[in-house]
Amino acid sequence: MPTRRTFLAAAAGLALPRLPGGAMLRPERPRPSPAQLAWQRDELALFLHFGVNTFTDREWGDGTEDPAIFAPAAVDARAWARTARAAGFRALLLTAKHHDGFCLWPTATTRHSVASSPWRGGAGDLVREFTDACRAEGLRAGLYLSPWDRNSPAYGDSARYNDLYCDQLGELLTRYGPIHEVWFDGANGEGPNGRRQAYDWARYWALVRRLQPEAVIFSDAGPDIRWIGNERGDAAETNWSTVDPGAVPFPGATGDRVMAMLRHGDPLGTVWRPGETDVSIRPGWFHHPAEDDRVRSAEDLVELYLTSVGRNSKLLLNVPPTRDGVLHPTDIARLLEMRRRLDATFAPERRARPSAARPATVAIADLREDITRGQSVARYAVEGFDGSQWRVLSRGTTIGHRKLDRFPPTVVTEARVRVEEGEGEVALVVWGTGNGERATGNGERGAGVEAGRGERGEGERGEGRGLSSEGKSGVPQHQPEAQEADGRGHDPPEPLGR
Ligand code: FUL
Repeated sequence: MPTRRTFLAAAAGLALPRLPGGAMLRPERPRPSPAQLAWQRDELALFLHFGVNTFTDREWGDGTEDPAIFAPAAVDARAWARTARAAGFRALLLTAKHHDGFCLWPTATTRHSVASSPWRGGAGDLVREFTDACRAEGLRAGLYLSPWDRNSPAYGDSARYNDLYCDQLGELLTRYGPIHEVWFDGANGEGPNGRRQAYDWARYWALVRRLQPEAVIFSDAGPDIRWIGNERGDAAETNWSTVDPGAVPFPGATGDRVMAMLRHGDPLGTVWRPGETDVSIRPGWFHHPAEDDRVRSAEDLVELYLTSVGRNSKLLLNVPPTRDGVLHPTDIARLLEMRRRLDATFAPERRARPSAARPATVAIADLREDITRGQSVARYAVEGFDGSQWRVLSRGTTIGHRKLDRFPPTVVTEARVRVEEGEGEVALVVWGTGNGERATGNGERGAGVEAGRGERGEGERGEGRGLSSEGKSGVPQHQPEAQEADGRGHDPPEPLGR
């Protein structure tokens, strides 16, 4: 229903924000649901890839793994959650089943699970330990249930497998209390009998809605949260939380239009579907001892924060447990250092409140739209007054939940944001070294974000991704068969560029 305000604006032909090319934003803009809002405000979630691959040192298991290999000596889900909380993460997401089909909970649907492993004498339930740990630490729990299953004999026998998959979803969504996010991967390779499966997405999603109405559903095609289009940790500068749902018809769909919609969203989109940025702290998604010295630096993690949370996305950072079932000390140290740097950068005393009497050095603009009313800003400029004139500090397109812009440290007596296209209030906070101090930019004060570095070029930062490159496509991007050359079944790691 048009509100009186939008009706008047439309009637008068005024005030509707114009977009490049003359298009106008819809007067009735989509808005986030309470669950989508909570999801976005969490900003940081920890992804945990753990399973038989941890023991075979592979990225994709082929489904023939013997459950007996799953024997973590010291699984401590509470410690995962404690680390996450200490590092400022508000949610965790566990691979309850990856493409190899091994289930981390004692499911009635297959014997290929922890129940057939020596772990906890076959009486363990890692999904239970995980969800209990999240709750005990006050964090939200999410689950990844891979639809591609290289173990299940039913896979490819479409109706039978869809029933089995729904039974698995049913177990996960009824036994463990509230689940905040259900993560659907679009991978659709061959099953053990060489057949492909026709997934029944509408049925899966309807089941989630029925069993966990408060959960958000992630996939390329949402319906609540969309993939951001790469696994490099790099959300696009122009990132609308609204999409045209027709452009991404199913998870795993490919093509330029699909990628553009995942990357940028659509200002005229009819559906609210913000993007999630999934990326690993290591080259692979699973833990590989050979990658223990290839963990992203704290500086790089801060950079990821800026290119995801700071671009209207949410960061889902993968930190895989080791064979013992604990997080690696290097990964923990990097996470905690990332937190220290972020806290130092955004510490209350670094918040600049410039005035004519007390000029301040500013280096970061922190912009927010009130997304409870939708997203509208399509172009803006942040400006600082230097005592005699206004100068542009940064410029950008979309803002959404949060946009973080770095610029060379600049002394100003006033700062403002000018919305050039779009409407609505934008909240601006500027960060620097506080009133009357000069930015050092050398981390001396513990700042994590060096001012004035500007944008790094593509590829300069290591890409640190696991398997898929462009496209979480329906057909796996990198068939494991092609990856066996290094004997581990995953791509040779790419340089992290540190
Ligand atoms: C991809 C999977 O193929 C990877 O193994 C990993 O789980 C990643 C998050 O999603 O599609």
